Amino acid sequence: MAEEKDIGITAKKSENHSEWYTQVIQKADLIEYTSVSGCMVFRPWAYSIWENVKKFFDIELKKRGVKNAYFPLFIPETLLKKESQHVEGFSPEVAWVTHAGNTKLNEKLAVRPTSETIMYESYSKWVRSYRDLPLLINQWCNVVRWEFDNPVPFLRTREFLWQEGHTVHATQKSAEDEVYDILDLYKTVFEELYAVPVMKGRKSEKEKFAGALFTTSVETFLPFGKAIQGATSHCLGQNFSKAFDIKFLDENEKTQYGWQNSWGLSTRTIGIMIMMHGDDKGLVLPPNVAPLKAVIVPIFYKEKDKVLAEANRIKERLKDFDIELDDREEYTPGWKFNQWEMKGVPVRIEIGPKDIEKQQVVMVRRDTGEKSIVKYTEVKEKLAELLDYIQSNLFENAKKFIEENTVETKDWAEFIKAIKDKKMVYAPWCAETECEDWVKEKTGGAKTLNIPFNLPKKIDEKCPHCGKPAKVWCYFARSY
Ligand code: 87F
Repeated sequence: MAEEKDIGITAKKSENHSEWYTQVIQKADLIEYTSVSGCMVFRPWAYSIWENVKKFFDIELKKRGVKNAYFPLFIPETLLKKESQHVEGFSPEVAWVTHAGNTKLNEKLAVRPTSETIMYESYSKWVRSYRDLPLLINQWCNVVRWEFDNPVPFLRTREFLWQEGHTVHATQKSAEDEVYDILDLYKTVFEELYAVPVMKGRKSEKEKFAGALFTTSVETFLPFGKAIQGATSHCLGQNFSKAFDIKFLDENEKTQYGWQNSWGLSTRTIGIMIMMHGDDKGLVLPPNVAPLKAVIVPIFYKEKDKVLAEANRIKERLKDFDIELDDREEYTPGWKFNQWEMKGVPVRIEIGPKDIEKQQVVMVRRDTGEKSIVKYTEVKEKLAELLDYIQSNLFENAKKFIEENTVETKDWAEFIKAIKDKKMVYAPWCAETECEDWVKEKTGGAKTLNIPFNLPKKIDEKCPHCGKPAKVWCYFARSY
């Protein structure tokens, strides 16, 4: 058996965050590296977080009338390049299948990096009349983007899992309403499941998806001084419907092009959650995504049978929750405490001979370490209450962190200093790409994140970088 010191997390989150992250994802049994760089195993502990998110999101989509489907993994070259504008910047990342055995294929096939083209080829056959609209389809799948930057598990990998929604509407209004509705849903996933506060907004012209009319996103700011895009919802307008001939006869028998959207949320969200909430002991899981809500650790140096019997009774009382009783005999209770802390289980329930005498257990919160003594008769209510507290405490802490690390300024010197100090900046901006490029260069990489929707009607400020009248307020930061 390895020694305890080798098993725990040895790097400090605040000192060496990349080493800390690498240790957490492996020691908490989330990720296994493989011989293919950038392609990693999602172990059951990670996959089951994704399943929880999927379950929630899938139910929400079905409420909205969105249906799941599955389109092929391989996209012929001519099809992928049909709406060339959208792949242009991405083409170095496309992985290709060129051979079957030793036989060269007539046309090479892209491994899907995103499914617009393959889906819209079918859509053009399915959309005929306004009665076929809206066409609301989602798929859960893997995608491949052969990145050359350093892979970061969950955040930047060559293969990842996501959902991609692709819809066609009869009117621009119907399409736009959906873009914002899905963005709200993404915000809910982040805030209510992952306990990660996000900012909703619109991407700049430079940062939007090239194939879109406009792109909206949710963004957050992580403890290592970098922002990250959480998910995107695009209004594609008629760009793709014109390229793929997705037309319908409206109520007046007039031919019109469809109004399209696409939106996606990926397993990157898991990495964001890990970085936001993890601590020096390892992973800290928000109860709403945790595979296990609590683990019962029996303390049976003596009276083993009796302790186990009582522990099982407690487990039975808590059968409505995802609970595990860790009755392994080859590990000490102390070892188990450390391991479950590393894996981020929200609550630990201890029960030993002394507790049994008093008909009580000890509940320990993963987020604060706080202990409560709980009577047998109250375990159900108390656990539910603790899980609620943990969920909201994680959210509040993250919110506080983001607020404390956001600098609102109209002043360029302050702007530069804030970026240098690894903060996020909220500033007025002229909204011009040239200025955005300039900011990136002068600050050593700060990019625009997004532009909030509910800005004041009239903006009197000047752009701190170029002095022109500001058109918007925008978030800026270095980002992943
Ligand atoms: C990489 C290679 C080829 C991103 C790519 O955001 C094409 C692309 O089109 C590409 N990387 N994109 C943009 C994806 C847009 C959009 N697709 C549906 C989403 C959400 C889900």
